[in-house]
Amino acid sequence: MQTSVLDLIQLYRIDQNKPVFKAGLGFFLFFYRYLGNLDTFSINAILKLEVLMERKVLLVVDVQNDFCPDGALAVKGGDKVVPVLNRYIELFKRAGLPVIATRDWHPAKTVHFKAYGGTWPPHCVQGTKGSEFHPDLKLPPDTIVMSKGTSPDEDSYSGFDGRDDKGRALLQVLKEKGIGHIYIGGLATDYCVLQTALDAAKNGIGITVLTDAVKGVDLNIGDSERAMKRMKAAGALETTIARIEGELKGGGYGSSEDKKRRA
Ligand code: VGL
Ligand code: ZN
Repeated sequence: MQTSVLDLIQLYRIDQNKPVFKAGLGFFLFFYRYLGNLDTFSINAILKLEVLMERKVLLVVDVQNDFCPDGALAVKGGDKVVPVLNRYIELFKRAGLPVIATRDWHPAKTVHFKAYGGTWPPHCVQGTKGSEFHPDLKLPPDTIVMSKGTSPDEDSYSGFDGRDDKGRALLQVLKEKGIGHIYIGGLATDYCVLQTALDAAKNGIGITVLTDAVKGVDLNIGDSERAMKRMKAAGALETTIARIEGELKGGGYGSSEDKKRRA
């Protein structure tokens, strides 16, 4: 049974752009998964295949100066995500997959800020230095930028509340591009990353959290950890750049290199 699953993966690699093949495979996998008597390895292989079948996007959340050290709402070690995200950006570019970046984009007066009844010191005010993306973040020129938190009388954290420069909402952009799975990283784990991931799950979009490329505010101790648990409970998978680069370099899932990595 294991070999047949692995054969399928090889087949899929060859044929991955054919929609009919994809539909057929999806149908087959459904029955295989629910009717078959599967061991953990096979189930993992199938889950992996299901992820493989979706078109993916890299979603870079709020990597802005104000969330980095010296910023108005600095996340401890926030800038540490930048070099890791740059490697993910490279991978996605090479795979011909899109990159979307969200930005917190507040008016000067908003109920989001303490002075107007909210939680936070002023940050990411539209057009200020603090609202700019971190200068070392290497976003591709065709990155789709979604601005959120633009309303003066609403507290919003999710990227799904944002709009791009053409006025499109995130869900609309994902639909237009046929994307079914997001790889999400950035700031902050316990606010915008969390809310964006939960909204993705609500909308039936798969999620992989880039655990080496997120950082949290932790206003209360343990917030980031709880956020990770909530995302996982909503169905999110996790990965790291080392794991992806390892899989790309050392043969695919189930290869001898892969088995060594898992052992
Ligand atoms: C965020 C706090 C306030 C975020 C935005 O991007 O996670 N956190 N505004
Ligand atoms: Zn904000």
